[in-house]
Amino acid sequence: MEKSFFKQRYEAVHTEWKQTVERKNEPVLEGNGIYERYMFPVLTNKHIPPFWRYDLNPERNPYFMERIGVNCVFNPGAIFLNGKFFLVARVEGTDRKSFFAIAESDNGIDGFTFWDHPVVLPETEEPDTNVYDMRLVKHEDGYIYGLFCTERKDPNALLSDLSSAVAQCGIARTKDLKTWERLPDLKSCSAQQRNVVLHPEFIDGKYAFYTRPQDGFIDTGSGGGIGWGLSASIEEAIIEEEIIIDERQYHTIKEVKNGQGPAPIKTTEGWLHIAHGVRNTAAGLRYVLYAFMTDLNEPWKPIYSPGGHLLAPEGEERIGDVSNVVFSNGLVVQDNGDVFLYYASSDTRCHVATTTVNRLVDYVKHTPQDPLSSYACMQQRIDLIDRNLEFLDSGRA
Ligand code: M1P
Repeated sequence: MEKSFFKQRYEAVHTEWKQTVERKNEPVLEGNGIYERYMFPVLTNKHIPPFWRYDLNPERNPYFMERIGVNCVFNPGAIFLNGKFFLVARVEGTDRKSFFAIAESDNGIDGFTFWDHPVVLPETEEPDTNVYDMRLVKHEDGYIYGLFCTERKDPNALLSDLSSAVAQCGIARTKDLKTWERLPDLKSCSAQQRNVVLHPEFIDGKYAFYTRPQDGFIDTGSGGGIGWGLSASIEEAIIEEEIIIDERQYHTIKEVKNGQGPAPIKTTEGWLHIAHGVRNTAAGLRYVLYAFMTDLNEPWKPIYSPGGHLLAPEGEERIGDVSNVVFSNGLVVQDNGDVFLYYASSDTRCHVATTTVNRLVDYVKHTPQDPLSSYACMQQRIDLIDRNLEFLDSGRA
């Protein structure tokens, strides 16, 4: 007997989902030696279970039509717990609202499967319009914190302006990723805050935050840069004094804005940071990832600042809802030093790049700083060429 239209569609949609989730991922080996990219994204909107999108009852949905679509899955926070990799992804519905949902995998590179339900994130007394980009941090106080951006309409915007928003840092905590306690939003002196990240250790008995103060919702104005501030409490987090620890700079990859990525990695040489830097182009903003290291005892003091980007959009990563963007707010470091860096491309899908702590430390220590002019960059390269030619001539190669 011929299959009903409903049944055909149902099977096709389920097969596509199953094949996407079960797809094996492989490293792409011709990389730059700093990390390996992977053939397939680790999470996309095709990973979203059909029962999140379709009404499976043929009486209510005879055409097997998508009822609540998912536009994109991106900017995941990450954590390794009880032998598994968990991503807290930003899932954006076709209605543009984002929410958080957890996907887990045994190996961190493929098999990511969403839990049956998205995260139920409680609201504060002032409900969020949109929430996104959660940074997960296992803090030494025993909680897992999720710091994220909470966005609400700007009450001071002109009546005709339906775009301006106020972005602030929301704070939630959990012990099991299942039940979340919402704490009051972070208070600071800045009109807007995005990309706020909790430092995993107390500093002088206080909670320490990486911040990104800015004047406007999109424009940093006179603000910007990665900031640093302390708060005596996390239940009423207030930063009274904020300093800038990584400034944006003219004619660099971070001239328009920058922001801390995931919480930094503690290494024997210092705190290793992955961040994003934004520059302007004729085609719009370009977001890339870069790295820097701060002092082990004084995490607000930069000690190595390699020039240029660590990772920039490539191939299909360049294209998406907001093209020419890579953004990272999640990574996992394993006890053996393996690093799984999760990043999203063009606000559309999530990827992984793998490396090790040793490789990243070598990268930050030995990549020359941006000398800030064409002439100085050219000299930097000539030094490398000359050292290499001398080495080749010496017959030791
Ligand atoms: O669209 C690119 C990114 O833009 C914002 O980052 P930033 O605050 O640095 O401009 C965020 O909304 C981020 O989610 C998004 O990926």
